[in-house]
Amino acid sequence: MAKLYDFPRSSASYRIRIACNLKNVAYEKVLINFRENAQRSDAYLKVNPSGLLPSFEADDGTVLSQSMAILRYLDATCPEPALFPKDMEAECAVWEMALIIACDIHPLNNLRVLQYLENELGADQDARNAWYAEWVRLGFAGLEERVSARGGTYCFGDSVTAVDVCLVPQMFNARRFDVPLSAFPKLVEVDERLRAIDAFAAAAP
Ligand SMILES: N[C@@H](CCC(=O)N[C@@H](CS)C(=O)NCC(=O)O)C(=O)O
Repeated sequence: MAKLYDFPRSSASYRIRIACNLKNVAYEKVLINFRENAQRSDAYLKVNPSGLLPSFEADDGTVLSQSMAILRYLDATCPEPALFPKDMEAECAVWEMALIIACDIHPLNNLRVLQYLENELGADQDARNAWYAEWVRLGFAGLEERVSARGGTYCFGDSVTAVDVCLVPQMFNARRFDVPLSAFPKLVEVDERLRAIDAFAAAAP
């Protein structure tokens, strides 16, 4: 059976939990406990030398890290429901929107960055939270515009795509860090709709 190296609060892993649920991909969870720094253990570094979650081991032994690469792999190996549209322009638009979260927001706010701010640069909790909120605010502002332009029932049109799979975990994190969301009504509306879908609800931390 496939394996997902996972921790409930890892939002990049949350993306893969959602995708596997949507596609009915069965997998075994291997818990990598952030509280014990298990992502930096020798055993896990053999799976992913970058020391980050998630990693996914497919039935055939293929091992991948980087959640967006895993999403693309799952879409190729279990095509239904498709998370990336077949039409090239539409597919690129989905990548563009999903990468606002995966490249412009999430990496600036992951655990090791927040720990560096606190432990090496002496940022207190208020400074750390202000940092967190700033990158969410800027990323979500651009995404809100795009969802307003191209969204329908979901972030891009009327089918669930990779953008939605990235949005829900990022919204969860934003709420966890008390980031104000009133400037992003479209994202709030779509997130609420998505969280009502079983595959999303069952993947929540
Ligand atoms: N770009 C990577 C990001 C991976 C990442 O930052 N994972 C976080 C959890 S969401 C992590 O493992 N953090 C552990 C740490 O920072 O020590 C992806 O999409 O998979």
